[in-house]
Amino acid sequence: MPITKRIQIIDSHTGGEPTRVVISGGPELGGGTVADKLKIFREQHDQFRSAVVNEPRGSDVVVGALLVEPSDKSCAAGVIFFNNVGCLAMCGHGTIGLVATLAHLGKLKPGEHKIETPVGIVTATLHANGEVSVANVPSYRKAKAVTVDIPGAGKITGDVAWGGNWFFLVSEHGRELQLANVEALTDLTWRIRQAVNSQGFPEVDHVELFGPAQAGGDSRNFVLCPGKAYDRSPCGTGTSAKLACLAADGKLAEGTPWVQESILGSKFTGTFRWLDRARGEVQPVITGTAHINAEATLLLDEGDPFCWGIRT
Ligand code: PYC
Repeated sequence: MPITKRIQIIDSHTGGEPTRVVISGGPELGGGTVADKLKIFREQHDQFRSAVVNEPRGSDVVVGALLVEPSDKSCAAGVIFFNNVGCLAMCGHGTIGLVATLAHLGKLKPGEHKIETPVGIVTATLHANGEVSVANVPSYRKAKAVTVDIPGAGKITGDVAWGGNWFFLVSEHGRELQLANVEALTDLTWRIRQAVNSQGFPEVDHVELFGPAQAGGDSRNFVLCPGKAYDRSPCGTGTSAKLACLAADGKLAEGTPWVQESILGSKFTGTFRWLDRARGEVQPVITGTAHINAEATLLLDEGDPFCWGIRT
């Protein structure tokens, strides 16, 4: 059968979490804002999403980043993030991966670059040593100390917060955050998400457990993503939500670094500045490093029964 479509990609990982940037071959999404383009992408091109990130070309862990034309001409790029089950509003590790990819292509030099996402413009700084800092969208805690009842696990209390995606953040859970426990942690956080969703917070699609640091940071986390994969990185939007909660509780001062470890021990450094104390709104800045690991062309052949990916 003839190859009907070619999609050029660059793969990277940020703290172990993969990002697959689509640099050409993406669908036509019109001339609106990136939020408008996301709507068209969601409604009309879901099979493209699945073809790029799902098996047999990808896996549940891969986060896709479709490069699009920004509507705000002060931006260096526009981006739509997506995963194995749908689209993400924002993605911190993915933005770091995107900036490293554009630098790899010679399209960005060290300095500040604005990037238009569906939920606002973020400012990424590419440092001379290859690190990337992302000044994220305004982040805040929506609800403190929400208790949910988890069948078989009892009552669990956490905060609901926005950091570019919606999170339920839990510090008291009695589990050790070790790679060896990933299956049990996935099962617990999946059940927490279902309980939080059915008990008044249907928007929450990520669950974050915190525990003591094990690699010299301030804290370790385990983050369950919407498609049931766990984040190999400390999660940029999740760390933003954490900073909003720390700020609201007066546990971290403006400008003080917070080093968040992932379940793998990879690290992001976060700081925040107050945007609106009365509303508890902060601007987090997340710093990390991405490594490029593949340049490839995906081939789509409509005669292939799994041309559009295996959807679960
Ligand atoms: O880094 O924000 C992030 C993220 C979201 C989902 C996976 N990574």
